[in-house]
Amino acid sequence: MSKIMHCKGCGAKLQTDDPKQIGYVKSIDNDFCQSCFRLKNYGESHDHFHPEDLPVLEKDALIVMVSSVLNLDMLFEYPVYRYQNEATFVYLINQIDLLPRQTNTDLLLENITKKAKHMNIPYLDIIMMSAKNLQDIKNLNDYLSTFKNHHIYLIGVQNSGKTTIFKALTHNQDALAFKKAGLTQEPLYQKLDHQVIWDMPGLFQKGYIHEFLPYETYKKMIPDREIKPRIYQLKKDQALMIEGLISITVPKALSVVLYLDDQLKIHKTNAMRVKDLLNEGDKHFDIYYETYEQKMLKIPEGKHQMTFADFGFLHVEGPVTVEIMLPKGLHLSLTEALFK
Ligand SMILES: Nc1nc2c(ncn2[C@@H]2O[C@H](COP(=O)(O)OP(=O)(O)OP(=O)(O)O)[C@@H](O)[C@H]2O)c(=O)[nH]1
Ligand SMILES: [Mg+2]
Repeated sequence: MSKIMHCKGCGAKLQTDDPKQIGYVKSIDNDFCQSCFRLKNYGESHDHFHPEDLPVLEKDALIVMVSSVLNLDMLFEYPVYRYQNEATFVYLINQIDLLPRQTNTDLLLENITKKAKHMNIPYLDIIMMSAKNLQDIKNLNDYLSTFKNHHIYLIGVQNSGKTTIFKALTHNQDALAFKKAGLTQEPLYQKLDHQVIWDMPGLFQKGYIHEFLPYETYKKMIPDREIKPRIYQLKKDQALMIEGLISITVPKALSVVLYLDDQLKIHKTNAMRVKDLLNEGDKHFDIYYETYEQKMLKIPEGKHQMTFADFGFLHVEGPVTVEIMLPKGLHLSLTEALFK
């Protein structure tokens, strides 16, 4: 029987039978599947893969739950409690470099710790770091090597930076890390001193932006450098529009702070105009969608945070009820502001 070969970029089993299925290659001698080859060499991707199941793990594992600062609202939401009796958990909040420099990260950590306690989440540590920072990677390497656990798993939603961390820890040059959601297809693993480190396929989160827009568009929306907060003063019955994707209409004068990639265009308009503008999305905006839904969002007293799928957030002071239009099914959450 011939040996099963895996793509060095995403881990998929290579196959020559079906170009529509994952792992397709013209010749089985290729190192990268056709999809990874295109992504690596031309920066393009037309397909999405969504591994939805939690993987089977070796016993006595150290699970490093990797989350981006962009999806902290979902930090403790994944049903990983299935592993609770067999594994040790460390939560790793990655991409901290995306937050504005003035962010009080101590307060952020304090709020997350409070949430973990409130939700009864079992964990050993919560680490905040950037996979782009060499010192942070070195510290992580030193930290992980102190564990006796033989298997270390990087688990988390798509685009949280697992492969970037894996590559940095193991000096693997081949595995691919791009903003393409669901890039890693099958576990990649490498020995690291006395341990084996596993880069796992990302967990699927419904309603994230890759479900709605093509890679060429959503890769521009997901920030990759420090986000500069943008403050907007809205008058009664004014709406703030994020491209042709989301609108927020306020019933009274209100100040909001947006944390989004600076390429995303923001504009204010009269509440009456919103529906027309969205319906004629292609005429007015670079980024738009076809079907929208309307939501009334009741924001309680105090500073709150709306998280827009996996591409940014908004801070606003309650109490106030705002009207939102957004692509039907797009993930939007409301939590207390995690940082000021
Ligand atoms: N600014 C910044 N970008 C990061 C960081 N970590 C990862 N990225 C970027 O985030 C994108 C996604 O990174 P990946 O490592 O491919 O994410 P993943 O979790 O492996 O994603 P899947 O394989 O889809 O599950 C890439 O464009 C990375 O360059 C970080 O700490 N800071
Ligand atoms: Mg990956």
